[in-house]
Amino acid sequence: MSKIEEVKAKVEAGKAKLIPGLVQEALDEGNSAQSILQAMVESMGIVGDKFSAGELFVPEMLMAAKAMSKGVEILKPHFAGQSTSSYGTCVIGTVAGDLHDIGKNLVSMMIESAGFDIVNLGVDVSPAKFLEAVKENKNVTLVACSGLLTTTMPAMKETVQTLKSSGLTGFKVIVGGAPVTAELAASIGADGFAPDAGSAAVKAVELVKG
Ligand code: B12
Repeated sequence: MSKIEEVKAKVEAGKAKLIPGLVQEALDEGNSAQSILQAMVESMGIVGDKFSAGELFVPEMLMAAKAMSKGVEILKPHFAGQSTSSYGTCVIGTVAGDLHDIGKNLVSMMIESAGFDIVNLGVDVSPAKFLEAVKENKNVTLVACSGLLTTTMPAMKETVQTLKSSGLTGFKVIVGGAPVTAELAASIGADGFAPDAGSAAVKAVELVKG
């Protein structure tokens, strides 16, 4: 089994303690940070499918998520600081009722490396809290909302509408997460959408540059 395959299997099995060492070994073997990240994302896909099939349950999903987060910590320096531009501040969070944060944190990491300062509000963020963060932080040029549950899409819509009807200007809103499509993003009034963390960073710069 290659090191990458081992990382993939151990994330799926939720072996959080083993992951930092294995990810480091995979890097030392010459694998790119991008390919290791991709393997871990695939593990989460498998975990999701097994959850849907009733083959595993919430605790196992949580352990896999913890394992992946440990791996991302090791990879983070390999994605950081590629840009010298400054595009202002991005406020990011997972919408109300939703506790999924791995994708949001990856998007945050990539947007930061594209040249934004980040204010990460965490998970289960109410529309009012997003709005407060736009008011309280300097030079907010982008608000990024993540949502992984179909049941929290109404909260995403409410967040976008709260921001857009606030009278505040100077920032764009980007949305994403597994159930979000370009059509849904447009229909709830968001300025942009991206399907993954890499394209989120590209889209973020595009939106802010205007
Ligand atoms: C790990 C996980 C959990 C963990 C989350 C831990 C954590 N710290 O995040 C825990 C155990 C807490 C959990 C709980 C639940 N979960 Co869950 N979970 C998952 C799982 C397996 C992986 C999610 C993940 O991290 N994926 C990897 C990341 C990298 O991908 P991503 O999040 O999609 O992010 C990428 C893109 O979407 C995009 N993106 C994400 N955010 C943003 C934001 C912006 C602005 C942009 C541009 C792009 C973008 O870029 C990211 C990186 O490339 C998914 C299955 C799956 N296939 O996604 C189910 C899944 C999302 N969960 C599901 C469910 C049902 C639940 C529960 C309701 C289960 C329950 N009965 O309690 C609860 C809900 C809790 C809550 N209120 O939020 C369902 C959702 C079904 C649906 N359609 O609504 C899924 C799809 C599993 C399934 N197949 O049924 N879950």
